[in-house]
Amino acid sequence: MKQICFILCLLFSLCSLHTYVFAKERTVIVYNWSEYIPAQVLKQFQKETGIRVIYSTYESNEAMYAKLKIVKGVGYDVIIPSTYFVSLLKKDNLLQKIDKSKLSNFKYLNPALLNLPFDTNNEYTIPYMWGSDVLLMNSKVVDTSKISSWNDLLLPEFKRHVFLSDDLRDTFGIALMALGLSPNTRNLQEIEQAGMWLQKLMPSVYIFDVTAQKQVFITEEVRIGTAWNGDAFIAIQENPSLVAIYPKEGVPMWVDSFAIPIGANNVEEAYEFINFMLRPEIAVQCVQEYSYSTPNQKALEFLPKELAENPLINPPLDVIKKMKTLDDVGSAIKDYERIWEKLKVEK
Ligand code: N2P
Repeated sequence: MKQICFILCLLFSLCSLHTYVFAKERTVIVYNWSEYIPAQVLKQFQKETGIRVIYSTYESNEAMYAKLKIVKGVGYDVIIPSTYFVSLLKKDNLLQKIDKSKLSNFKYLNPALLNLPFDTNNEYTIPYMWGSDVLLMNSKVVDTSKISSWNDLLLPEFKRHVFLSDDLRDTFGIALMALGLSPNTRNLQEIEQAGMWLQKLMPSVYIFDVTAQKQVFITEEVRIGTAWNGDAFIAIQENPSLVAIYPKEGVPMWVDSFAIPIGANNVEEAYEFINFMLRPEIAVQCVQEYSYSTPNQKALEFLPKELAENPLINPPLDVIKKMKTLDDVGSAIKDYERIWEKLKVEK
């Protein structure tokens, strides 16, 4: 009897040891734009769910897309592509369909930011944040009352004082809109015209970058330039001489959305993560930290008044009407890229 008891005990301990050693730790692998989800939010998710977040970042859609293609959509559970890149990822079969019944917080999203042309019915993506390009300038050295257009970047007094975003579609979008053209044109002549506009601007450009966006305005290394709305908002908080405007020709806008790559290994965890991010109080934290616009309608109700009423975070309707989403331009992207590379080499 003693012996049987001993064997049973041994078996029992071995079993629990097995569960202990081999119980798989739940993880979710998130690949996101840099400075886009507060560390505090990731920590809270981890604490509440026990799911470990493995987090890495990118600086451009192009970098994320190249990586996803190389790994064939395996190795990441959640990514956050912008508008037109959703179309590309879909075309390349790199995304999986989203089962919205697993996202109880989907109901908080603003219908105006759902069912957009890059993903009608939100079959593959769930909006996270949206925003646009703005013109940012320093009122100490720029007569802001005279500035109303993207074309003002070409004024001779800004020679060697301009910041230009190194984001191909944003910056081409700005050039095309400055010329009164569509930022989604596939017409070679129009793309070349925009290339010429940018070439004219090049001698004025002091910094051509994506990562340094807000910093060079805060430290007053540049006088005027392009900025994403969230960066512009933060820069103004840190240096109140800065002023942002929406140029009269309108501005390119984007919607950055959660998507699950085709080869994701932790799909259930990906859903838990996305659903957590859709909670209004979490969306509020994201806006408070990075100052982009939220598609979460409920979150807007909880946002402090000074944020909810700030035109950089919550643009007025007349500005929204003039915004243009950046859409997939098909094979014309090759023309954009060719001209872009040439501009950068000459710079
Ligand atoms: C935040 C990145 C903004 C994303 N650093 C622009 N689509």
